[in-house]
Amino acid sequence: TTVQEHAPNPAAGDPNRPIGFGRLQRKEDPRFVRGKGTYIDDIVLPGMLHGAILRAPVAHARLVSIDTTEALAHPKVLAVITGKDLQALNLAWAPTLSADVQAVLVTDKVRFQGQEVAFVVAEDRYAARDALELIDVEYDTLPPVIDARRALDPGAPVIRDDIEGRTDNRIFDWEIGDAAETEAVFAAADVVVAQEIVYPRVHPAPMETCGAVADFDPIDGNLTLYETTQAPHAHRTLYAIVAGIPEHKIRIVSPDIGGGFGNKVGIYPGYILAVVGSIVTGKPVKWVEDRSENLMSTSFARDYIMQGEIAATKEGKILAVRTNVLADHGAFNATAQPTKTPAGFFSIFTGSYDLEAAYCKVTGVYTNKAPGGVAYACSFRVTEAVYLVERMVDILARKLEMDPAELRLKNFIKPEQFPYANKTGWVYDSGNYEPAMRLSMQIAGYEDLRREQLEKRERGELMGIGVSFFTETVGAGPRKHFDIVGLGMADGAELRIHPTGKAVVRISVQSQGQGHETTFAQIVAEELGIPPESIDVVHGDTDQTPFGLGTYGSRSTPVSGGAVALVARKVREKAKFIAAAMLETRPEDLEWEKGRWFVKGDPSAGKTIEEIAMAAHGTMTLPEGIDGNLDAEVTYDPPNLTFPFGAYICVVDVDAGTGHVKVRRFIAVDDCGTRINPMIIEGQVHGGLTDGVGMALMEIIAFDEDGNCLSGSFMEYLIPTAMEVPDWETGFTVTPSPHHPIGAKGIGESATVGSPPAIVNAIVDALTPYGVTHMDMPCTPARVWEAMQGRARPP
Ligand code: MCN
Ligand code: CUN
Repeated sequence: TTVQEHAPNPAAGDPNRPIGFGRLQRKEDPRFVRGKGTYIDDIVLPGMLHGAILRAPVAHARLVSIDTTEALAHPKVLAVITGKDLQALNLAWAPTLSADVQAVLVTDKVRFQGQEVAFVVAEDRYAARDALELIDVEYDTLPPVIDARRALDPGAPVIRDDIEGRTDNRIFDWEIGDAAETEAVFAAADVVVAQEIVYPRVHPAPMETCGAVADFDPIDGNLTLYETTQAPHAHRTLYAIVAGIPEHKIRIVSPDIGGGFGNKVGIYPGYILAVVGSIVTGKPVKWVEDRSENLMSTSFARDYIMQGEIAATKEGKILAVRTNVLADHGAFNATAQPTKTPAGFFSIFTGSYDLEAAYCKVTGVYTNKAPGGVAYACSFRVTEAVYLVERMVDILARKLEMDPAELRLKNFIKPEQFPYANKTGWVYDSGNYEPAMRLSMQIAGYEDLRREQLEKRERGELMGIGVSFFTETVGAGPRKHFDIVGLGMADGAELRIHPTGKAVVRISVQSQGQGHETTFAQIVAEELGIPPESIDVVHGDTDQTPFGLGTYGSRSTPVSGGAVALVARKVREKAKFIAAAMLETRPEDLEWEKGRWFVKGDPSAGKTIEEIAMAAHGTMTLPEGIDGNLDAEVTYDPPNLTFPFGAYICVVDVDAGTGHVKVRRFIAVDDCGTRINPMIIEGQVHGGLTDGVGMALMEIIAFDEDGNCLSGSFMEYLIPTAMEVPDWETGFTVTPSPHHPIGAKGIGESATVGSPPAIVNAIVDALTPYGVTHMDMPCTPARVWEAMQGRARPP
């Protein structure tokens, strides 16, 4: 992979051996590369039993009866739990993260194929699976609602008849922006273009599927739950509320996680069933799903049908964007997102442009499909928003016969306009878009590429160049604006400096591969001058870490990273008072340089943080009000979100005979403010770009008209490998966040958000000679070929 860096990083020290920010090798990797990570399936407790879930074979059916006699007679089976059993415990339904309820096990009606029907607990995994086949279930099938466009038809089957008074499949209608103002701008505009844009249902498909090991101790009433979760603290509070187990008796441990990508935010029935299984049998119970269960029943992503409209002057000044969205949420509204934003952060569909007006309406509907929607590095549906606006801008460029890069450059929010209040209520904290766009064009050799394309077109070869520019909103968030089921979105951090100057920092967020054990140590190192290898990062265990909302929406660096910088500064301030006492001077006479306090004007009279730590724990008389340690804790409630951005250019070659698309080059220039670890950032970007190739070219969770999931294995749900992706070419600019303690913005989802429109824009660009102006993902060879024949097919 070629890496080109085109801007200095003002925050970096020695890039090869950094004390603070820089290209430090990952502290977690020695255990991962030796196969010594501890994933959920590596956890084995004495006497542990194994659970398996019986899943519904149909999408919509009334449950007539369940006979578990034969399964219970299996010599290795200890328990078979059905919806009826859960009803008796008042656990048949659990609240979702979106103020809905979801069936833990079916009691009345099956609502999607793969839904949880019964839970078997046996001595081993094989016996548990065998016993599933001994359960006899009778279903009375019902007509399903599969096409979201048909969900609100009069007479459509009502999926959620469990909710009192419900007569249709509408979940919510939500709007933002000024409809009248937007209409006025559209009415007066020279040019208006409209396009239906579908972002199909996809799945995060982490390498490790979801699982849990529940260990309930009936004597002291303690529940220890090992779980594949991105948000251990939020889960603990929810379990306390749902199951009535006192919160201090619950310990959630999130071990090493083999990829989350938003798939591991919610609480799945399997987790709850493992707990019930452990309570019922008095033994620890492990439940780990297989690949099909993961693809068919856990949180999917996207599934937005967007009617996009864009208005502009004939000179190419973009005036307004408007959209009407139909959002397929599946059978239960279980999207993991802040309570007050039913469409996540979709309202950032105004993009990186200075608009006069914007308006959107989103209608959420139930269908007979698995629940979810907010996952797969989406930054709370910024993916859908960016895809919409970046496709619309390209369609406009075609209409105006303008170069798509030029059109974007003409319409960017200008650096002096930041902080910029957009038309849907966001205040972009900072941005400097033109240099990023120009840098990506320079790396790409944009003019040369356009020349090459012209030459090739004359020879009948199909080459396309796609541009996208995105702004994300990540780091939820100010607690007064954002909560998840009532829990404000802030994060705690605790820092302890041992007498010998070694440190441990405890954080509330949870890494699933992002390298937090390295980067959070680097933040402390940068603030205190202790080398990162002397700092341990503890995460993923509610008994060991302060409360906080967890990792998703690329919020770890914006929120928890801020907390860690501030807790280190608190320790630094405390160290100043102790140093002053040691040096027999006043604190205000001291000056800080990385790692030590010294007397102003006399650099030789100073004390290192290690010396101060030892003194703090020693016999010295400490200053008034200072206690005998060098520890601190904070909770950080950020004043705003952070707004990373990027400029992406994709080059594709399309085979005119087969419709096969080859992504030949991909240039990604990202700006995530201050860069803590450039190597980790590049890893995040490479992964996200690969996601983008997957979604643009091959990934889709599809259903037939009966609601059978057609994408239940990696034979049908294709994910890209090293063979399908090019050598990524990355660059960066640095526009620090003005409000974040170290100026950092999130990066974990940027490339997944920004790359699909660049790839699709490139494919549509390649197909210009065929008159194609839009096609929906995934751009498989068959679909590209059909588009070339003038027959675009809906997904
Ligand atoms: N970082 C940095 N400098 C910055 C910003 C970030 O060095 N200016 C580093 C961070 O310190 C962290 C990593 O980059 O080590 C990602 O940071 P951040 O952007 O804060 O994102 P999170 O840590 O909150 O990770 C969540 C994000 C999400 S929401 C999804 S989805 C996704 C993603 O991360 N899931 C992932 N990347 C993933 N990468 C892996 N390997 N596995 C997943 O499941
Ligand atoms: Cu939207 S996927 Mo990440 O926020 O865990």
